[in-house]
Amino acid sequence: MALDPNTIAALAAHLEDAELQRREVTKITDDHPDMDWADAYAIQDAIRLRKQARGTRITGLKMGLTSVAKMRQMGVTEPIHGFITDYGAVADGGEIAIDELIHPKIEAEIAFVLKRPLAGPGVHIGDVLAATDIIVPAVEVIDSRYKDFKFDLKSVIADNTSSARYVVGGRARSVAGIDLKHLGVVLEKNGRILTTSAGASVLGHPAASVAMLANMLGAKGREVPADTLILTGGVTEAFLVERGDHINVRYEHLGSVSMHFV
Ligand code: 0L1
Ligand code: MG
Repeated sequence: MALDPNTIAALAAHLEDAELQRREVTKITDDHPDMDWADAYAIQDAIRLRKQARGTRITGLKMGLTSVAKMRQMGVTEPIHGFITDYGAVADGGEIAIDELIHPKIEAEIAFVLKRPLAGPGVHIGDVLAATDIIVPAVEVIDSRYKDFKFDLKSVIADNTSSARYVVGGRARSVAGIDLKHLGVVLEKNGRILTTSAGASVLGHPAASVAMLANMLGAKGREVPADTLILTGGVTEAFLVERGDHINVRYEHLGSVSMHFV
C-alpha cells in the first residue's frame, strides 16, 4: 500500500462526509496520484467501518461497471465492487428525495441472494447458479460524490462505487427454468421507453458477476455471504434522473420495479 493509515482514515472521512452532506469533491487521486488498488479498497473498508460503528447495517454487496455499455460510458475497463446499506433501501414504488443526493443516476440490475457462501478462486457460473437461493429485479440509484461523475477507478472504488440507494421489487424467483442470459429488461422513464437490454449485458451472464465477486473477495480471504443481496451491475448504461421523474423497469419473468423522484 502507498498510503499510511492516517491518510486512509482521513480520505474515508472526506468521502463519507461528502456523501452525507451531499457535497461534490474532486477525485482523490488528484492529491494522491500514487495510491494503489489496496489503498482504494482500504478507504472503502474504512467507510464501511465508520457506518457500522454508527449502527448502519450492511445489507449487501454490489458489483459495478460490469456491462460494456457502462464501461464505455465511464471510460474504464474493469468491474469493481462495493457495499449497500440499510438506509439505502427504498421500497418498490417508493419516493426518493432528490435533495438527499447530488446527481443521481439509475441502473436496472438483476440481484442474487445465495443460500450458501461462495469464495474464490475458481468460482464459475455453474457454482453460482447451484448456490443461488433467489434472483430478484432491482434498480440501483448511484450518486458519485465526484464532481460531474469525473473519476478514475481507484477514486470510485474508494467512494464505495457511487453506492447511494436501491429498490428491489417484482417477484423473487429461483433460477430454475430461467434463461438469465436472455432475460429481457425494459427501462421506462415517465411512461416512455429509454432503453431495452438483456441479462447477457452483464459480463455475458449475470451469474458471472457474482462469480467474479466471489473470486475478487476470495483473493482477499473474504467471501460472498449467504442471505445477502448482491447487485450484479447495470444491464444498461446509467441514466440521470430529475425531480418528478417516474421510473419503471419491467423484467421478463421477474415483474417490475418502480420509483418516483421527488
Ligand atoms: O454500480 C455501478 O456500476 C457504479 C460504479 C461506479 C461508477 C459510476 O458511478 O458510474
Ligand atoms: Mg450498479
